[in-house]
Amino acid sequence: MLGWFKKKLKIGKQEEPAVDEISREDEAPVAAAAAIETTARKSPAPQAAEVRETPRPEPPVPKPNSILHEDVGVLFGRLKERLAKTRSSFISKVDELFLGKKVIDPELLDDLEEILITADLGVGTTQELMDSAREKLRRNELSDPLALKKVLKEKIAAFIHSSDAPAELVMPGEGPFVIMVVGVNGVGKTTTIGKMAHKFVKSGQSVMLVAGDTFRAAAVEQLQIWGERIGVDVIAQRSGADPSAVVYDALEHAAKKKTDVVIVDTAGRLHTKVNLMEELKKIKRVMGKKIPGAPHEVMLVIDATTGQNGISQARLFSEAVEVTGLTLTKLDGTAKGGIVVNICREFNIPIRFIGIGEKMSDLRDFDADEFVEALFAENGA
Ligand SMILES: Nc1nc2c(ncn2[C@@H]2O[C@H](COP(=O)(O)OP(=O)(O)OP(=O)(O)O)[C@@H](O)[C@H]2O)c(=O)[nH]1
Ligand SMILES: [Mg+2]
Repeated sequence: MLGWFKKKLKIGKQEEPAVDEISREDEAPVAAAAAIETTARKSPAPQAAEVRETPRPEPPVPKPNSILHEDVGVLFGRLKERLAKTRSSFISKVDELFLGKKVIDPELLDDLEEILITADLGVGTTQELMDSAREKLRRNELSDPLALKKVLKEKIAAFIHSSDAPAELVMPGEGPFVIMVVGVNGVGKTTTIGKMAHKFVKSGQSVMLVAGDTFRAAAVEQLQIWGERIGVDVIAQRSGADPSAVVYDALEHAAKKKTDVVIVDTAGRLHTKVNLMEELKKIKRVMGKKIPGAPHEVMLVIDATTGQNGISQARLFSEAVEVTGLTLTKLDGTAKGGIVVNICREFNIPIRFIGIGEKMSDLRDFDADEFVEALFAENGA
């Protein structure tokens, strides 16, 4: 995916932090949610609209091709390392199954099918992979298990590439580029917003964060902490305020300030709760009233550890607010990264980012080829 983040907003591989920078950032993980909860209860909720204008550090001038080849290798190694759990429940098991086998028999195919299901590739995706393998076998196109593994990799790559063709998204002629971030509770929306904002700032964009999660005071504070760390403005009102009103005021402010990118946080909600989904529709409508065409991106954040439930989240959020991009978080903590393959196959929604850790630098542009390579990498290779 050479998506719009890279082309239009100058976010891309060249802005990945250099290796020594990554390690420094990693020293300071973002405050844990629990700690935020505690401070939030002690401090009274702000009463009026609050704009935290944080002194902004000079954004670095992006240097195209500034990454040395070794750095790219290190970054890939990091992705590979973070996908280790998925790999060990998936490709390593396939390798174990195939070890020492010379022929592909029905028993081997049944075992392979079980591995695919367990790695959360989903019934439909597994079925399609197995049908294709059996068809090739019938046509004598598969000589041995190694050839079968190659087919598996090609087919999975094809599924993932199928979501690599996003509709062309264009930066507005004037006014900010508005991203609305949605998803169920605790999937990593606020964390992803912080990481994303960091990317934009590093590429020289001015960014404003909007605390559209007015449900919990702690949610506002969490966003403010991110704002302070990155050096971007955070617009917030008292907790309990109407999120649509907060967002409306914030967009007005952003338009006046000529902010490049506005990222709106929303409260986590169960995709099956009709009234909460209606509230989300309203927030979206209000954005369009203030800035025609906004939001330019509705980003759904899905926690990869939730497995197949992510599919119904993508379906119901899309029905409600027309999701235009996905971020899959917590791929570092799950053995069920196969969900990525299933989501790509089921939906024509591009995956913009993957979250592979809690640190600021743990958000990667999603690259289908790189992901497949990391997934199929030999252990230790
Ligand atoms: N390991 C890991 N943890 C993550 C990742 N992304 C987010 N988290 C953690 O997930 C937890 C929840 O993250 P939040 O950003 O608060 O989630 P949220 O969706 O905003 O939650 P609500 O606002 O309550 O709906 C935090 O502890 C994050 O540090 C990731 O990619 N990997
Ligand atoms: Mg949140």
